[in-house]
Amino acid sequence: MDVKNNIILAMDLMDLKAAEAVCESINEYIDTIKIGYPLTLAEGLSTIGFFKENFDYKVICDYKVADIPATNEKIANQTFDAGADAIICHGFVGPDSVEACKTSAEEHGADVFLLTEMSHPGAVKFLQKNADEIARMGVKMGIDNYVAPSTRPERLSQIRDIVGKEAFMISPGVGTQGGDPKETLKYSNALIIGRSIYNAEDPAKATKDIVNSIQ
Ligand code: OMP
Repeated sequence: MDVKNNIILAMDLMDLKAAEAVCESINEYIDTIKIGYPLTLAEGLSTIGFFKENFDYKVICDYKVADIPATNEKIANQTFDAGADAIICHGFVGPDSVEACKTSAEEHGADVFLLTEMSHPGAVKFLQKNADEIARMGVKMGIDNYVAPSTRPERLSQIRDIVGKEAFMISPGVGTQGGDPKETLKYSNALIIGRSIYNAEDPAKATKDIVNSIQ
């Protein structure tokens, strides 16, 4: 996936009009958006088509899919039928569940991102202990795209070593959660940034400042 300025907007505002206003103000810097449960549950699955039609964005659906294979397949099919370019799925549920998302993605000409380790403090308790194994599973399964935390550059570096330099890795946790944009891009292909942009007094300036800081 090609991401303009290496920045993916994490749009977790829960009002589509407010989301649209932010997108309009930063449109010159962004061509890829990530939406998740907050906006989808508030405004519906049609938000995917909204961003594709009105902004021509690539849309990554962050549904952190983590169910049995049969249910994962249904979730992924619904997401891709609604127009998503990619879906994020959890790896801890095991290869059969991930395979269901991967197969659905392939059938729709779309991508699957495998979430390895999460960015928040609580991820250390359970997920971090298995994150390397999850990444190795992804490599074994032929997965090309990964999500890994910008909040722990040392872990980002280790996960990059496992998935290899050809893999496409995107990283949340920049800004509000404490991750540094430049440091993150030493290992990752793109930054996932939400609140530091959409909650900024001037989202365009906030985005421009980040763009300038990583050039
Ligand atoms: P901000 O912290 O507001 O920049 O948003 C980060 C975005 O990335 C949110 O949409 C989170 O749900 C998401 N995210 C994480 O913060 N940490 C993770 O480990 C994984 C994700 C994700 O899968 O996108």
